[in-house]
Amino acid sequence: MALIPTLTQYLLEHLAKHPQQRDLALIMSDLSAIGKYISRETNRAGIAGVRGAADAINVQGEQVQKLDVFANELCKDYLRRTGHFCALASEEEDTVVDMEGYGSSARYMIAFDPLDGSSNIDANVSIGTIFSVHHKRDDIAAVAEEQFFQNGHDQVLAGYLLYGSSTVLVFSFGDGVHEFTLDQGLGEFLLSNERIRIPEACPYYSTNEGNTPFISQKDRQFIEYVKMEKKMTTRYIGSLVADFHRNLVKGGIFLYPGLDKDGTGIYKGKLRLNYEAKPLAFLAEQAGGGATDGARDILDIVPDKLHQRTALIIGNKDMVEEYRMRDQV
Ligand code: AHM
Ligand code: MG
Repeated sequence: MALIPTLTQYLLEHLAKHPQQRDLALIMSDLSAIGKYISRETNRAGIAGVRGAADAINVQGEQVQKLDVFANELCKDYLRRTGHFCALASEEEDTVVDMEGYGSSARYMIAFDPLDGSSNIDANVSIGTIFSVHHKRDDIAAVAEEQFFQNGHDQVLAGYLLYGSSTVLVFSFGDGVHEFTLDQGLGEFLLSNERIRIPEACPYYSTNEGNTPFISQKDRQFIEYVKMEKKMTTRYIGSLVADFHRNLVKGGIFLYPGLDKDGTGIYKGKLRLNYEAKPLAFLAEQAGGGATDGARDILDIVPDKLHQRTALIIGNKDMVEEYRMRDQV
């Protein structure tokens, strides 16, 4: 029987080549443990009383924890206790997370979306956890919000866990994108795809077509172009991690352009730079793809707000470039 490397074996091998990345390898291992907990809860959601309203009481008379509340509390508690982070930011929290005295000598900070795909959480549709790790900035207070105002190129680790028909962990230290699949029986992540490259062919586009009334004419034209001229077909799950992963593996482009819902002529992005766009843009670039907000490479944008939102067009490099140059399409 061929032996498939476990994540632990892979990280030990990585560490032998890059001994200075010891803490990052440990961080990756901690994130995989979090993924196992969330995967277990996600799989048992219907019977474990973690679906539905967070203020309900279950049949055991216990407080029902919604899956997203559970994931957020788990990420915060687990990550701050690792001691690897000077600061934590969660998509679910208004401000940076209280470190409760942990991480005073830490060298990294982390932004995470504990459970992305909120509209799908209670419907047994794929959801995910996204993470983005940077070096701590030494020129400002360790827990300052400004720790999170760094450009995407400077990420030292980014990735996601996708809770789908199987649970996969996809990450990059900046040396390619690797995928591990959770073997539920072994309780181990096993290497399932190394150095993933986004296929050159781009047969799919993923966008919420229900937003058509709110997008710009240029965006409407581009979506018509991929349909009518490029003959691409649509796949839209509505969970960013799942849509991104599908395009990473099958070839495609994901589009969440700015929306003008109140008729002001200002088109606003929905997705968050720190928790969603930036980490996925890092993976896209590492896999030979690209990401833009229409004007800039997502990785070049330096946030000036913790929860800054952005338009996001991500996936196949040529199509992302065509989008950026869409005046000429
Ligand atoms: P969330 O952070 O509230 O879960 O919202 C982000 C999600 C993404 O996973 C997904 O790409 C997008 O919102 C879907 O939005 P829509 O329902 O407007 O198509
Ligand atoms: Mg989200």
